Amino acid sequence: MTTDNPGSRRRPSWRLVAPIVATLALLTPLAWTWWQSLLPDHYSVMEFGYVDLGGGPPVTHALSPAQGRSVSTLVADPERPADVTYTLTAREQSFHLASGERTDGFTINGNSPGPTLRVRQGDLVEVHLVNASVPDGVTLHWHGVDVPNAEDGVAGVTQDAVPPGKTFTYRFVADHPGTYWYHSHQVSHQQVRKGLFGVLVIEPHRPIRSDGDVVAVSHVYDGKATVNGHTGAARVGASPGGTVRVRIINTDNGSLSAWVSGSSYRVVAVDGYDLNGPTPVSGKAVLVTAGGRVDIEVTMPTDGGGVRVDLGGAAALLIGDGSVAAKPQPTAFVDLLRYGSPTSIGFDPGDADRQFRYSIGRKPGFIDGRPGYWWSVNGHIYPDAPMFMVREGDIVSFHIENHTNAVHPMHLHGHHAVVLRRNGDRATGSPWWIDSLDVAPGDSYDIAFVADNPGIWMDHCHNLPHAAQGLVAHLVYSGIYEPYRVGDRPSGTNQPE
Ligand SMILES: [Cu+2]
Repeated sequence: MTTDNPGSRRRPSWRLVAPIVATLALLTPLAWTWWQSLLPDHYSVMEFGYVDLGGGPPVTHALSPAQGRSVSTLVADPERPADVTYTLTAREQSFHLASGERTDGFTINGNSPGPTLRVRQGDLVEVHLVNASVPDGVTLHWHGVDVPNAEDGVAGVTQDAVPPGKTFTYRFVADHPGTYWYHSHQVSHQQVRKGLFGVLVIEPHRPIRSDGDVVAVSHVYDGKATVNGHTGAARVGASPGGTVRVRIINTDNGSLSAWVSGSSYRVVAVDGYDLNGPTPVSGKAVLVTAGGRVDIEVTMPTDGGGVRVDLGGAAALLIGDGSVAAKPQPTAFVDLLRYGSPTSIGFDPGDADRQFRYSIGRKPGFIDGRPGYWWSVNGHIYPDAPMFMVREGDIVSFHIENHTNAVHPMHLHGHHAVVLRRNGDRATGSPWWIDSLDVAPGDSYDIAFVADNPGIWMDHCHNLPHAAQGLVAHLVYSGIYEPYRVGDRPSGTNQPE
């Protein structure tokens, strides 16, 4: 450093400052992004993210009780008495699978799966949930049943998690017959995996023309693949020549392949909705989305032979007393985009009031200060997710794209949507109604529905660890207010995923 030239005094100091400025220029936005990602102790899902109107007219984004109707008021008729009542008690415990193996996790009424609830279409169902001993708290979500919003069982969105020693009562009308399931929506990526779920069957007014009706609920406990809680093969009875409806329920985080040996089969329902004109299938498997349900119908051989329904290869349901040779997994799948025959869907999706995009990607960033390569929705990382805003009565379409290398079983609460297109190809078969849809890497789907169930509804990935990593958005009705908070509450912590 010289003393006779003031300029030269500045130069060396600038040489020091420049890298600091450059570092700050790099770090400040990073620090800002980090700071911005920090979540408060508790927050409303309505206060994060951004409003997406889907190209439709403005709506009321209700942020205070004065601006809208509370989620908690969206209930079944409180004056109507229940037609059927259950008490479901959740426990954390060590328990035995139906096939005898010991495992640690969660039970409902002492078992996992919990009891299969069979109700009649039109019944007002009342369920008393008791949390005997689940430390994080529990809820029950009625997966696929389009219940009133306050009965949807999402901790921090439609209710507070039920702490140990407390109860919560769910009431809803079982108005659409089909195969459904219930599971906790509190810390669900742990509670569901470890057993906090069961099956709900809504039987139609008019009995189904079949000789047998069985449930095949597939779940992996601690690495052990099971059907109805049995590892390996479980047997159910059936008479020769009879038809049997098999309700396959995938409660895991990944897709399930199901196939049949000893008979052809028909795919008679998906996600609780009957298919129109289902034709016999042989030599093909059917894919059951994580969270999704597929009902198949098999016809028992008249010669006394049995029928085998393989679920993923490690567990199987054996139907009837006869023997049957197990076929290897077929390489071809039933394509539900082209299966069965078309019929009216009851509305015109070409006339959509709102057209949303749900583009799934990945990007580096922070969630609550944690750096990572996170899931993104339309380029945004949770909780900066879109709020898909609708008004009651809107016809709504979604264009879903998967730009990641993982399958995402996308699950919209409170509604059934019809699949219109996959990768631009129009659906030509039976109307394919879904509440859970596998979106494979690189695929896109167009789906549509009528917004007929006011509330604040999760629209998330049912690979539950993905949801816990932020693959979550909400469908929000105009003028609905959210009184619940995700995060710490006086009664405990609400953590829906
Ligand atoms: Cu996912």
